[in-house]
Parts: sequence; structure tokens; C-alpha cells
Amino acid sequence: MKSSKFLDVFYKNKIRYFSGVPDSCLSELINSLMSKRYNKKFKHTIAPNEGIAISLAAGNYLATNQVPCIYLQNSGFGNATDPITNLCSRNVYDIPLILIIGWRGKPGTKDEPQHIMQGTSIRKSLKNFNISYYDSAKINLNKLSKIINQTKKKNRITAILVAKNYFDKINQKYRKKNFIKRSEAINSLLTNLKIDYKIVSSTGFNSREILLQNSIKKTAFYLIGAMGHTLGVSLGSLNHKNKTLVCVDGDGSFYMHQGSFALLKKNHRLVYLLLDNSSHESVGVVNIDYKLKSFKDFAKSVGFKKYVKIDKLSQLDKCFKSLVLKNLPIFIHVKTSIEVNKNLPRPTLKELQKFKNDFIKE
Ligand SMILES: Cc1ncc(C[n+]2csc(CCOP(=O)(O)OP(=O)(O)O)c2C)c(N)n1
Repeated sequence: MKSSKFLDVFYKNKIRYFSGVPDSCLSELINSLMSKRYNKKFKHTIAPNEGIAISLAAGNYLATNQVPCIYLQNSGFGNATDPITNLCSRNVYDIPLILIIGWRGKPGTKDEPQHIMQGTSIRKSLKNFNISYYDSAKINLNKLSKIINQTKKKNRITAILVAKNYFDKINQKYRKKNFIKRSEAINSLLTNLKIDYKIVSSTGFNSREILLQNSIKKTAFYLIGAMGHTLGVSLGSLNHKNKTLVCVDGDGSFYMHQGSFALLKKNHRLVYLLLDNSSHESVGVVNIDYKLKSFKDFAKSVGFKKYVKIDKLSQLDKCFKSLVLKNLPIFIHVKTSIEVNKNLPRPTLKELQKFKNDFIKE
């Protein structure tokens, strides 16, 4: 399916608002939405999390009386269910929505462990919430148009499930920036930080890069799913152990559940390492177009003792080499560039469970 043809059907049927959180099954669609051809036709907001995407869409409906469209990966369905059921459902305000859901872990396809439960249960969940759903593999553009019209006419919530490789690939060009590469930042951490520490790292390329480079066998807990919860897991662990922890996070993950930062305590021995590529890179390089006005003010306001912004690798090496416990908790903000590496490892379930057990033991 050409993503442009798909979007044209939405436009013809007077859908004008899109919001969502990127997913690899949908990256062509989202990048088309952000292209010159469509960015004047549709209002579009990339949201920090799927619940916020639903609430933005609900607000847009209140302002325009037009049906909004929300895209998300099925792993984010949990984030979305509160505003879907408690705000938009027929039992409450009856706000119509079209959900385009990336279907990772679709039965019969091979996928990673974190996608299996949502992949097999998403249809049941939608049914339980009285949401009619369609498998994109079984609908053509005509049917898509009918689905949109029915959603409008019946004022209902409808979902379209889209599995991997549904949309035709688009040749994507990204701006090459001369920032530090993710691989260089992680190499710098593992080579230069000499204090005793464990790692908790975020969903996507960050965890896979650490796994690739971790020849010194640092104890590390990789969040392969549960995007946005890297800091929550880190703080939960720090509340019980007087050990230093390096939380390696992506900016997409940073924004997703930013409230966790309010739980930082001054005795937390935390190194918060933000690898900020202004993108959801792991799901097809979808640029993030919102950002905090001042990370420094934010870091100070939630209680970090130090905030450092890093643009050059030599600065990062120096920062890790000179890091001492009395500077913690510290927020290290590294601007990174897009670095596509198709050979990053994907850990097996057996390996992941071993990492968990090693983390508990240490
Ligand atoms: C709740 C939830 N929503 C969406 C996703 C899909 N997803 C996986 S990785 C990722 C991007 C993470 O972005 P960032 O933290 O900036 O790291 P980067 O990929 O840029 O290295 C997304 C959106 C997910 N796994 N979970």
C-alpha cells in the first residue's frame, strides 16, 4: 500500500487531524504525514505518549466536531486505554476516533518477546472495549473509505490493525548532523567511567548498542519494551540499594513519562545519560518536533546536583573520567546523530532472563 494513497482517502473523507506515537509498522505513513505534500493538508502532532495522543485528539474533536485519527504501536495501547474508555467511550462523552494500530507480534509472524502478549490479545482487547476493528491486510481503499464514513455516521471508535511491511518503503533522507554517534557515546561510557555502577537502558537502539559493546560484562538491565519507564525502573532500584546506577535513555523515552523525574531524591546515586537525537530513531527515524525550552533548568528543578550538555566526544570522555560520587545525581545531556546500524543484536528471551537474574544477584 502506498502511504500517500492511504492518506488521500482520509483527506477525501474530511479527516484533518492526526496525532500519535511512532511505530515501525507505520513509519512510512508518519513520514508521509510530515512531508511537504501533506503537512498543509493535515494538522498533525507527535505526542509524548499514546494517552496524550488520544486526549489531544479528543480536544481537537471538541474544537472542530471532526473525527480525529490516532496512530500507535499496539504496545502503547495500554497508555491509550484510560482516555479511550474513561473519556471517549459511548458510556462517557461518545467521542469518535479512528485508531491506526501497528500490529507487532501478529499471530503467525515472527517477532520479539515483548510483542507477543499484545500481538495475540489486541483483537480481544478491542472487542472488550466495543471497538470495531479491521485487519488492513483484508481491506482495500474503497473499504477504508467506508470504514471512515461508518465511524463518522455512527459516532464510534474504530481501529485498523496494520502489521509489518503493509506500507511500501519510502526512500528516506535524514539530515546528517555532526553530533556524537550513539555507538561513540556508549563506548565512552563503558571505557571511561571508573566508579562501580550498573546500567538500566531504554527501549530500542540504546539497549541493543550496549548489548553489542558490553564486552566488559557490566551488569545491565535492558528495557526491550515498556518505553518511557527507564527512569522509573532506575529509581525503583535505587530506592533499595546504595549502588550507583547509569540510566541510559532516549529523548522519546525521556518525554513519554516525564513525571518520573519528580521522584528523584538527592541521595540517589544516579547518572542520567540522555542520548538526544531529536528522533524516534528505532522505529524508522521519525523526528520529534517538540522539546523542552531548557534542559538545564528542568534538571535543576527536579533536583539533579549537576547538568552537563555535551556536544563533543572529547568532552564526554572527560566528563566520565572525572565523575565522582559527590556530583550525583547528575544529568548528562548528549546531542547524538542518527546512526543506522542494521547489525545491532536482538537478545533472546533466555539471554534477557539471565541479565535480569544477574542484575538481581549483584
Ligand atoms: C509505549 C510504547 N510506545 C511506542 C513504542 C514503539 N517504540 C519503540 S522504540 C521507540 C522510539 C524510542 O525513541 P527514543 O527513546 O528517542 O530512542 P531512539 O530510538 O531515538 O534511540 C518507539 C516509539 C513502544 N515500544 N512502546
